Amino acid sequence: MLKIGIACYPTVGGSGIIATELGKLLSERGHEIHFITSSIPFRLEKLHPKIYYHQVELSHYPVFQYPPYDLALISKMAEVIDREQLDILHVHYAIPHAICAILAREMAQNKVKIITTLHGTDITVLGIDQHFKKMITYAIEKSDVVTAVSRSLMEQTKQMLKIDRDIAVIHNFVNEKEYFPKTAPGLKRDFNIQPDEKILIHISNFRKVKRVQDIIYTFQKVKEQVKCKLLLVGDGPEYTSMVQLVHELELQEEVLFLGKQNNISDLLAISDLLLLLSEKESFGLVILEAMACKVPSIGTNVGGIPEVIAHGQTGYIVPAQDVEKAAEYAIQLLTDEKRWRTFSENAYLRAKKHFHSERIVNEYIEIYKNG
Ligand code: GMT
Repeated sequence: MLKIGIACYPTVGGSGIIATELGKLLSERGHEIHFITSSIPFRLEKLHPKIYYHQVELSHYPVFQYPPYDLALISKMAEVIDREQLDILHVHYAIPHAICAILAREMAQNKVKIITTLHGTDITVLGIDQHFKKMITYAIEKSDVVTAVSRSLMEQTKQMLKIDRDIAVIHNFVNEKEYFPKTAPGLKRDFNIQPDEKILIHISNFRKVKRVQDIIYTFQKVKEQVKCKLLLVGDGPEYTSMVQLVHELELQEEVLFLGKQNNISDLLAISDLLLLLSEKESFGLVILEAMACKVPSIGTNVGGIPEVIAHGQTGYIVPAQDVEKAAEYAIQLLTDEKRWRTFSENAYLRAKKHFHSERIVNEYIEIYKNG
């Protein structure tokens, strides 16, 4: 049995989801898990006897202009490493978690192994920033093991940060108890969607890199030939301008903004096609969530997306910003029932074969023990 500390962003987001689900699955295998985060990770809804939560508390001492979160995290990490005698501290996202873990290891008495998992924007966005570049490189070099969620992210990290050391690729996974092909009777009707209307869905945090406008433009073309609706799920910086765009294009009857939602698998149960047309994407966890629910996807030819979608089998890959092509493929798939069924089945089988949680958790355990 290993004692494993996990640090991650606890709010909605792919890296937090992976960290939390990994902790849950490791605990089911008998390992003791210690989350070190600012609030309870949002997927840790139930009581788990072998999971402990250590809250990073902010100090509001009057001379601090801003409460120093990173320092509080370092001291909490060092405290938990020693008190709980951790074997492993697995941190998700380089800034600030990896760098904090390195400093906590220096402070602690107990010998602990630091595993850093890179998730994407910590490298592809922050890695470009000169302020952070040196710090991220340092954290990667000083970690005992570094993993990346796709081959593309591993290669990009090495190239951008000029790093020679090994970075293991461990793909993402989904919790199959939550994401599986299910029915959601009545849900389509609740959204006022006709039984014969197809549903396209996009789920993201509405950051610029997600290019939600391309989703809307693609939908505008698709709906000329297919009776359909678009569900936009999530919230973020681009939300307001996307609402505006939908109004300008007079699509407000057909595009439904659902905001942040917890029951993504229910929404996938009524969806026919997932769109993720990002300009940067290290993996695209929502594609895998869709696949596990038998929903085919169209994604862009960026980052790790082509490692997830098998072009022409589980969905299609299009060049970034090519809404014509995305619409053409969407129409092809949504108007050919036989092809859609094959893609839907293929998506499910691919998720099971390549990204099954059991396989991915084994890969992490192997790294904890022998990496
Ligand atoms: O996509 C985001 O903006 C959120 C971000 C995060 O850190 O939660 O997602 C990143 O990590 C996910 C889990 O590994 C990946 O599935 C996403 O592709 C990745 N996002 C980007 O690279 C933009």
